[in-house]
Amino acid sequence: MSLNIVNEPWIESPFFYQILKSKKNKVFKKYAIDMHEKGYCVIDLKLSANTINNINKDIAQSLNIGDFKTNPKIYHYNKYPRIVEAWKFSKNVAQLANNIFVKKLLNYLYDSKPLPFSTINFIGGSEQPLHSDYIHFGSMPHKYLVGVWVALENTNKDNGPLTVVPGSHKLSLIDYQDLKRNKATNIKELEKNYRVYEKYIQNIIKYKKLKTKQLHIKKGQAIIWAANLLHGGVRMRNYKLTRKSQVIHFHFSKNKFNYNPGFSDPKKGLYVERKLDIVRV
Ligand SMILES: O=C(O)CCC(=O)C(=O)O
Ligand SMILES: [Fe+2]
Repeated sequence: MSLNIVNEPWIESPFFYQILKSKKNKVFKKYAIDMHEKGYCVIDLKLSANTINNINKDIAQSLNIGDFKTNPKIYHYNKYPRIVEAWKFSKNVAQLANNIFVKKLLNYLYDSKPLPFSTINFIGGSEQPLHSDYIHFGSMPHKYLVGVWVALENTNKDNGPLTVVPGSHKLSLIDYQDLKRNKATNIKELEKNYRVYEKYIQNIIKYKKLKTKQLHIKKGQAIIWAANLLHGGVRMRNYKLTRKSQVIHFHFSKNKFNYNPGFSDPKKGLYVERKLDIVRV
């Protein structure tokens, strides 16, 4: 009998170590253990200087001509833009979102084909408060979502590195209705709900005395975080610095559907489905 009869990623399963024994790939084992225990892992993508420079050039150029799309204002915490879907004008961004090593590893970790569907490019730190991406991107079955955050220059304590709450992926999944909020029908209502959510996360961290950990990863390294891992951007201590990076979110081919929790009410069975705009090269 298969141990993982529940429809959940095996890296999140209570039978994790038993299932791990049956996995043939030994190279990826350490990443699976990190994902299970801590909810994230750090990998080295061995990107060439050229690959990185080309992405940084494409982003700089789009900023120069002012031709780019961003996340809604409610998710901006400083003057730096969060440039979304740059893969539509930059082949280099698209290629990084389809990195072979990342896709192989995600396939192993989720037993399903990974589908890159959202990219954000940053030139400065986001300073975004701690959150789980599952409040932004829901899947059915649950938790088939990861973020892959790639450093396109070294990060350090001063340029707003990424911070995580190790182990927080094991906290229960929450939606806006758990926070007694009505389903938002427009961005203004969503903003109110999201601010309540951010406060709730702050409180839970305080109450449970959870520890944050800054990850000072180097250019060409990446962080993979599990669906419900709390993460955010550290305050920039020096606004003269930049923090070039690219994040790619993935859902998986086994998902029956994906949804936008911002405008959904799962408890009433009301889902706003997200049709994936998969990153093509
Ligand atoms: O880059 C950051 O500081 C945070 C980005 C993030 O949380 C995300 O894209 O999901
Ligand atoms: Fe995030």
